[in-house]
Order: sequence, then C-alpha cells, then structure tokens
Amino acid sequence: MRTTVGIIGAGPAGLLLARLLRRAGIESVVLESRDRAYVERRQRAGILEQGTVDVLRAAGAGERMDREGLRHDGIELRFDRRRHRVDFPGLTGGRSVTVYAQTEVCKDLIALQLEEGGPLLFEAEALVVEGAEGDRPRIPFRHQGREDVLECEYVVGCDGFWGVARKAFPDGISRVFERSYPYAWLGILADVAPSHDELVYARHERGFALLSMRSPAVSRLYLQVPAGTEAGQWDDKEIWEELERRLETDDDWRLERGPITQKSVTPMRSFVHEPMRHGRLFLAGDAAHIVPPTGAKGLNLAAGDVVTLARALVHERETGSPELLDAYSATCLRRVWQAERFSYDMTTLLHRAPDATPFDARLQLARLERIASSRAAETDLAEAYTGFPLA
Ligand code: FAS
Ligand code: PHB
Repeated sequence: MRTTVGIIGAGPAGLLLARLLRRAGIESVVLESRDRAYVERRQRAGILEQGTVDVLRAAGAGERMDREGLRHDGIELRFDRRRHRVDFPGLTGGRSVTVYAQTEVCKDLIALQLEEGGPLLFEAEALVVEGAEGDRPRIPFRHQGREDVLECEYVVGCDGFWGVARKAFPDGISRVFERSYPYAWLGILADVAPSHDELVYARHERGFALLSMRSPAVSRLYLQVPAGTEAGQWDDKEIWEELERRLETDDDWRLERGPITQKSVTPMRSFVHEPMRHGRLFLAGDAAHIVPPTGAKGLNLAAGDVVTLARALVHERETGSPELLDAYSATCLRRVWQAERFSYDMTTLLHRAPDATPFDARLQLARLERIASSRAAETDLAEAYTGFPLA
C-alpha cells in the first residue's frame, strides 16, 4: 500500500488529522489496532475548548456537536464548602467550552472518514516505523492476520501513550520529561440528571471530586483515589457517599444519585517527549504528551497538534517550503508546556497528596482564595481552561 501520509491511530488526533488532510486534498491512510466499537465506546475526555469546536465546525465535523453539545460559560470551584463560579466569557472576551464527549467526536469523525475519507483500517496494528530518516518511511502492519507494509511520504504517530511511533526515535534524539502522581481518578457514568448545570471542581480535605456530565440525563463524576486503585474496590453506595462528602456546600445544594452504568480508573501522569519530529516521522497527541485530566486539556492538545501539522503539510505542498514542518515541534511544544503547567497547577491545587502537611492544605486554600478574589488570577485560569490559541 502507498499513501502520502501514514497515520497510526484512530483516536481524536489521527481521525481529525485525516479529516483536515482530506479537506486539503492530501491523501492519507489510518491504521487503527482496535475495532471500531472499542474506539467509539472508550470513555475519555468530555470538554472541547473553543478552538477545538471551531476546528471541528470548519472541518465539516461539527453538525451533531452543535446540536447535542452543551455550551458552558463557566465552572464552579468548591472549597471549604464555599462555591465560586469562574465566568469564562466575562474574563476571556467571550470564550466558552463545550461539553461533548470524546466518544462522540470519534463517532462523528469515523463516520465522515468512512463516507468521504481515505482508507481507515480497523484491527490493523502498526508493528514498527521504519526509514523515518529517509524519503520513503514505511509502516509494516498486521491486518486480518496478514502482514503488509504501508509506504508513505510522511508518518504521523497518533498512537497514544502506548503506541509504537515514539519508539522509532533514536535514543540520542529523545528527551523525556515526566511526573507521576500518587493518586488516580475513579470515574463513573450515571443515568441521572447532573446536579449542577456547569462543572464543579471540588477541593476537599478528603480529596478531589469533579461533577461533570455527558447530557441533560447522564452525569459523569470523578473521585480522587489512591494510585493503583481498582474500579471494583468501590461499590456504588460508597461512591455516592464519598462524592456527597467532597461536594458538600454550606447551602441547600444536593447531589442526586442514579444507576451507575460505567466505572473506570484513570492514572495521573504528566509526560512530554521532545522533539515531536524525527525526519519524516511526526508525533501528535498522547503519543507525544500526557497531562493529568484536571485541566481537560488532553483531547484539545491533540487537536492543536494536528491543526499545526495539517497547516504545515499544506504549506509544503503549496509552496515547496518545509519551514512550517521544520517549526512543527517547537510550535506545538510551546502550547504543550503551557497546558502541562496549567494541568499541573489545577491538579496540585485541588488534590490531596497522601503526604500533604497542614501547611500544604493552607497553601491550597490560599491559592483558591486568591483565584476567588483576584480578577487577574481568575483570568489566568479562564484563559487556560478555554484554551490557548492554535497558532
Ligand atoms: P488516543 O490514545 O485517544 O488514540 C490512540 C489510538 O492509537 C488508539 O485508538 C489506539 O488503539 C491506537 N493505537 C495504539 N497503538 C497502535 C498501533 N501500534 N497500531 C495502530 N493503532 C494503534 N483527556 C481529557 O481532556 N479529559 C479527560 O477526562 C480524559 N480522561 C482520560 C481517561 C483515560 C483512561 C485516558 C487514557 C485518557 C484520558 N484523557 C482525557 C486524555 C485523552 O482524552 C487523550 O488526550 C486523547 O485520547 C488523545 O487522543 P490521541 O492522541 O488520539 O490518543
Ligand atoms: C469529563 O467530563 O470527562 C471531564 C471534564 C473535565 C475534566 C476532565 C474530565 O477536567
């Protein structure tokens, strides 16, 4: 098989890149190791930044998002049983976010790719990336029990944290920056209307809790749990009781319960691989960087990478100049490190580390008090949460 751009991975990064390239007349092939149902069902991100919403609309992939997505103009911070709302448009000159799950984004992009796009092969596992330093990189892959090779002009590793593309970087080139956290998130889906109309991020002495949603009838909630927790260790009653404790307020707000339909645990890590390019091999999304989900940046960073890469590939095609391709890694890393900073700040602001001292607890409350009382501090949060420019 031959194509211009070989894309490994049909998560948000790979699917959006294929869509953007298709719209620009550049052919690609997407290799995805799992089946379609797995990719469409995998519960992950829930928040789209303004920039991601705009990109999906411009790529002709925003119709259902505009119909079913929920525009949110703020979030609530909860601490010491107090409630402080952060007003996004008022602090950022009109920006907001949209609640529209990653599962739905992937469903929409998969449908478009299968209808209008180039080949999207499910259960096609890329085995290795070869020849990234040369003119014709290649991807040996296994599909339906047969081994084949995809010859490309460019390879883009959109294969997530556990993928193969990053392994094609020579050791002397790769620089890794990482931090793991001593806690994780236990996430649930529940068939109950969300108990608040916007997201609630709660800092509590017992640990962090997040109230999010998937629709007016489906709630998505998270509890901080110790790293290594198994989802099965918590029964439904314990989960609701702990969520109630951590989300408590000094007014008559109540958390409504309902049947839990899905439980999973997400580990927390910060990770950046530099550079994001080696020869004709590019990394995008979780293949290059991971953020703790507290800042709702993961999916949006992946979108920012592929917008930058698609723009660079089009520029090279139209002008013959590789300058934007040569700038790809530095351009993305500027945005990536701002998202790493914000995600780290939100995570350490709201989670209770196992070795936290009373001083640490007071410091968190002082940081939250600062956000609640300073327009400058609040603006920093609102600007980062609604997203950095994709330029
Ligand atoms: P993805 O990991 O989504 O996609 C990579 C794809 O490559 C996968 O489909 C995989 O099957 C495929 N692949 C891997 N190796 C391959 C190979 N050798 N050959 C072919 N295909 C291969 N972000 C948020 O903003 N908010 C959240 O709440 C949130 N929760 C998360 C929960 C979990 C459990 C995880 C793991 C991540 C979460 N994230 C969250 C981050 C998540 O949304 C990612 O940022 C997003 O999926 C990134 O998209 P991709 O870069 O496309 O990577
Ligand atoms: C989600 O709805 O899954 C979600 C929302 C905000 C976050 C993380 C996850 O920060």
